[in-house]
Amino acid sequence: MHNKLTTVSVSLTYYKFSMPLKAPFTTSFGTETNRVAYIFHLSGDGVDAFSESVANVGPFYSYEDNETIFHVVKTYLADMMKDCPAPEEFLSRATRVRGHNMAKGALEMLLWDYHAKKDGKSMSQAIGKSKGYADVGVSIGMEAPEKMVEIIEGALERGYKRIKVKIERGKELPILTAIRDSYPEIPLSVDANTDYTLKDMETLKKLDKFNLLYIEQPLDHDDLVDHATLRRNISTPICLDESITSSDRARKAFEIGAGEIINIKPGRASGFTESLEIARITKENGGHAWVGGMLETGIGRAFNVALASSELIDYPGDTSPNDKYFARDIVKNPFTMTDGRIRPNTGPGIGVDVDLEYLKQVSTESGKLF
Ligand code: OSB
Ligand code: MG
Repeated sequence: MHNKLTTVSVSLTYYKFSMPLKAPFTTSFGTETNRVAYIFHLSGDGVDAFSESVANVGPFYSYEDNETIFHVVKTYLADMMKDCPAPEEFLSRATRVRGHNMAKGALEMLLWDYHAKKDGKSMSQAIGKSKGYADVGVSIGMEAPEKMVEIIEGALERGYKRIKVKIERGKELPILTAIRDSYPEIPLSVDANTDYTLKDMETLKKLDKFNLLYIEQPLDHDDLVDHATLRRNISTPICLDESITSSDRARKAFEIGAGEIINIKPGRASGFTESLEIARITKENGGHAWVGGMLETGIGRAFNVALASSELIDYPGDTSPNDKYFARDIVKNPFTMTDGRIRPNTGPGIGVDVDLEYLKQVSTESGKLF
């Protein structure tokens, strides 16, 4: 007699896809016309789990890009999840790999979906206390100021709870003047995607008069110290995005007073475990947290919406319904927004019905990692 083997037999498939965005999206680091990223599919044991990486085509938002993610996943991280460990266990194995938190996040979230599905829980149940809904704001790319005002009009009609506009050096004053001329009172924020330095202090001080909820990531992508200096010199609250790659960075940000608001992107901060910890740290420090986005398809979006429904999240996020981004998404059950709110899916795991046929159609590469 011999013991029955308990090894789980699962496979990990990747798809690199490219999907045209409904409209080009312009930030201070460039214009995106397509969403290009990796979908990971873990299959076996009666479960089909999915996740989506969040990098951009090039290393312009962060140092990671699609190919560094794929390289790190394939060469180092895939092996560490072959036995489908709990997400925390995977993360502790992955600490050997320095940085590359987007690569880690893609697999960590895949494991959250896998385990939630095995346990018959939705993601919003799996993460602890959920409000049952996520308040939704919109992120608007840079255009001519008049065009941005027009886009805002449409967004307000759709019921968005907060308007965030992209800015860059030299374009901030015309954009904000045009918006505030038409809409003096709407909840408004700006995202600079790191375009400023402390040398721009005079311009940054001028933003105070626009009554903004916050300015998102004005300074360098890995900076905390200069943000703390800026914070002492302006009255507009500071929200950190790029700089918060982990809960440890969030702790340090609050310790030195680099900001009071955090845009949490689970795909950037090595997944859900760290994202929930960032949200807890933010609350402990009297700050505010919301869930951002990276123009994800329905797969990444379902993770973001589940997280955004957490009781720890108190500001509207960048989790628009799927039809803002794509004419056709790779999920058959897109989100809909009512009164500026989206309800997280209630099916097991991320609760999306993946359109595998369409995913294959829009994929330029695919294969098996194990
Ligand atoms: O800085 O939040 C950002 C999109 C791509 C890269 C960075 C950012 C964004 C967005 C869009 O603001 C948010 C979304 O609607 O997904
Ligand atoms: Mg941002």
